[in-house]
Amino acid sequence: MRILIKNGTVVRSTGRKQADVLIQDGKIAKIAPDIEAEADRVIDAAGCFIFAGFIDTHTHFDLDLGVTVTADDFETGTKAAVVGGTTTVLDFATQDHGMTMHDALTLWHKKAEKSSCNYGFHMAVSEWNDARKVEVDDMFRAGISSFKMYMVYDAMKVTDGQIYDAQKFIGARGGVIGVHCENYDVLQARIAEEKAKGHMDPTAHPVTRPQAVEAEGVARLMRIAELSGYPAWVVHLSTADGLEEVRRARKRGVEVYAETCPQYITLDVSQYAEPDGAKYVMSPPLREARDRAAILDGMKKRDIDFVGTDHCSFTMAQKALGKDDFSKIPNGGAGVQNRAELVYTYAVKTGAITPEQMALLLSERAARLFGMFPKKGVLRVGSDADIVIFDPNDPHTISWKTNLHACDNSPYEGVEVAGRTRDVLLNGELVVENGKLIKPYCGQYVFRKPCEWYRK
Ligand code: DUC
Ligand code: ZN
Ligand code: ZN
Repeated sequence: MRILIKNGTVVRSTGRKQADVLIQDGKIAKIAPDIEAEADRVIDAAGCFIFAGFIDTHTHFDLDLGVTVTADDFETGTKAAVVGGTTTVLDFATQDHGMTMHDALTLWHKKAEKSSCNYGFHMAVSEWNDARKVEVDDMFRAGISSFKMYMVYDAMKVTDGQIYDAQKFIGARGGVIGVHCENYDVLQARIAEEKAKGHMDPTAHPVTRPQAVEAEGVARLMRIAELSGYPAWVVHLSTADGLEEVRRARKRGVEVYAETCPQYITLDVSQYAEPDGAKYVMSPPLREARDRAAILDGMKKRDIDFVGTDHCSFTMAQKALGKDDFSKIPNGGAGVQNRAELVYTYAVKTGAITPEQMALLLSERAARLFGMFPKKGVLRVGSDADIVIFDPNDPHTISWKTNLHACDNSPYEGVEVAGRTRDVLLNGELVVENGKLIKPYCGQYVFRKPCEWYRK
């Protein structure tokens, strides 16, 4: 099978050029101007950018919180992902208390069987002890080189000492741990304070988790990494103050990889006061203008490494579990379909970053850190033909009604964006054409190598 993409602008982190792309047997065979070749199919990409397929570093599909399970499973979540230009998701396989990492991995492979984009797993660990440590080498052998730990959530929380020990153990093997950075004790105290005042609606959520709650967690992680001597990955960074801690730590020589999410450059804390404010309840919460400006500045200056969505969707009926108590609202929102168009609109169109930087933030750096480069994350001869044809001039309004995710709300409802993913090639096959998923269930497991420490 040969596909020829003609007349588009090839965007790579190193530059942009008018060129055609020839795809053969699932791989990129040639990139050059005016390719003359026989092909089974020719796609005209005039007026469009051609990117390496986007990688979402942070999704939660089919995640069981105990009280409820996310609205999206892999079937619906990856359909939404691929239509939005995401050709690989890295989802959090979660080792709950009483499970082994092997159990979690087997379960996640089963959950992911009906995937419409490629997928890999980070292993989220709720326990760190000798029994879990002996499983780590098997995880690497199974293609997993990234892990996650939480400073918060009763079901997942680990101690600082465990983070320190895990960083050394996993770092020595070439792996990285993403850490959800917030101060658990302070936020519990603030939840109690708000409840004592009778403040029970969603506007209380950001009050309990202000910027300093994140910045303290980030600062602590930075010091833990300094002490362990191994790299750290800060997940879903949302604040100016947290970013400052990352920059300060880098000046001290700490190797830090920073991820942010589209909600932290687009949405505002005032939105919790809307009638459906529960749909914005996610952690970290939505922030203020100064935080959005700082995160955009971090993207521009390359201090932010990549953008994941933290897609963790719940229906309004599920969100109503907390209708009388904000602290019982399941945390998370839907975003997996909209990441590229939001980053394009809010970061590229505004002039904060270039299309080349968009390629870095949505694809290349994630592929490098998470051991997929150069198979993924780059338009290069020999790389997998995971390709996005993105139309920068296709204004439209985001709505859950037109998104493919399975829940009846979107934090981005009504947001106007300037462009959209038009076509997607997955492993060399056209799976999305003119914004429509024409070939579902073609996702393959992505076996990952150890991390590439590109900030060293
Ligand atoms: N935050 C969320 O909002 N949802 C899932 C997990 C997380 O850390
Ligand atoms: Zn988190
Ligand atoms: Zn998350």
